Amino acid sequence: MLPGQSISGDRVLISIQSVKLSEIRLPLVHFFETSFGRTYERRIILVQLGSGEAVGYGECTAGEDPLYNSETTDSAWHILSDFLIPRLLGRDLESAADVAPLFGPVRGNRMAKAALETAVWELEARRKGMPLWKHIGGTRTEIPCGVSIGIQESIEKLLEQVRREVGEGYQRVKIKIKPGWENEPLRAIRSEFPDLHLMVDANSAFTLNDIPLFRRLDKLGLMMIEQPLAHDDIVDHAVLQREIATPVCLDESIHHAEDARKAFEMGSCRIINVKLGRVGGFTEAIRINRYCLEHNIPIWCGGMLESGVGRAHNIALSTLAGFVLPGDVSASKRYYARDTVCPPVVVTERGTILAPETPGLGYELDWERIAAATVRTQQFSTEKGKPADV
Ligand code: OSB
Ligand code: MG
Repeated sequence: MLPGQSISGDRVLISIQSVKLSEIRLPLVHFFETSFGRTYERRIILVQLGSGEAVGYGECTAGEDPLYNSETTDSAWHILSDFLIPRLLGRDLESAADVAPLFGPVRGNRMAKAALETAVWELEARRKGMPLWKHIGGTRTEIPCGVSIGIQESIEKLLEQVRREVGEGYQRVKIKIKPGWENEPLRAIRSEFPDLHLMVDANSAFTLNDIPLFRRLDKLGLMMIEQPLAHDDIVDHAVLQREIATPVCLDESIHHAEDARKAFEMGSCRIINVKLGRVGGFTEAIRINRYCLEHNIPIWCGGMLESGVGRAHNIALSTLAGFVLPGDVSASKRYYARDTVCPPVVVTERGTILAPETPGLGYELDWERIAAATVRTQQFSTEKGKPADV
């Protein structure tokens, strides 16, 4: 038997004996602009778990600044090192599904939780010799892909970018909008691409006073409008959804399956964007998938400008049966000149990504790239840190 693995009855237990956090800095090939700001360089926390011979990798999707949600790279590092890692280290787990309840008493901080939780699922998949996507119950072997296009400096630049992505074969295009960058750029895209599967993401930049604008957008045949109103709202979104024909899709407002249920029951949205970080990891994402399948609600996998590790987790998530719409899971090269995995994530000319066949992530880590990008690391192990007394 491997160290870190023990048999209790016929249950295989996992016990995480070491955790390494690494902060890497990765410049984006082009800045990414949303209604809340511009990002030029990502500060990403990578998680490496050890349990006997087995390893597992995770990525924290918190942003550099608390503008998408309240978490940041630094707040996640703090929550991971002072609260979550001590709870996890040395504890016997029956399966990766035990991690989310273990973190339950810690409020919020779902991106920090997901960085560890997804890494335990990945470790478990490797130990079983299975691709992560099969291990979580995925069924799709090829996932439909869309792109998210940031706010551009001119309509001409936006059109160039849309032409490029359509040429690459992506199945739908989402553009970021903010007050003053909505109707005009969208009409320009529509006149050149009348049949394009097109949608928008406002990242909470509008209010109910903008209903006349949303009525105008209704005429553009958009697939959906993502998170038009406040980041913490599901009440006003229900009012807006009653006023417009275009489906509302919620992102920021949905933190777990219960939020999803309430939002659908209230009519706040017709579609959900699921992000592993925002919901705390695979366990909760799988719960949302199950609820939406039972209620015939379409969902899709969102993105947070992940490097290869997080991108591979998103690919796995997108293979679940409920993820019927193209997600924001796209090729590595759109964001990074050299990704943290090799080969990088690539998209077929059909605008799909093929689910990998090798165990775990299904991508090798590019250690040379990671080492060159690392600015700090911290190691934790069962010898140093005992499990928290909870
Ligand atoms: O709201 O979906 C969002 C990126 C950073 C923060 C929030 C969002 C996004 C994206 C990018 O839209 C999606 C991607 O990773 O390609
Ligand atoms: Mg969004």
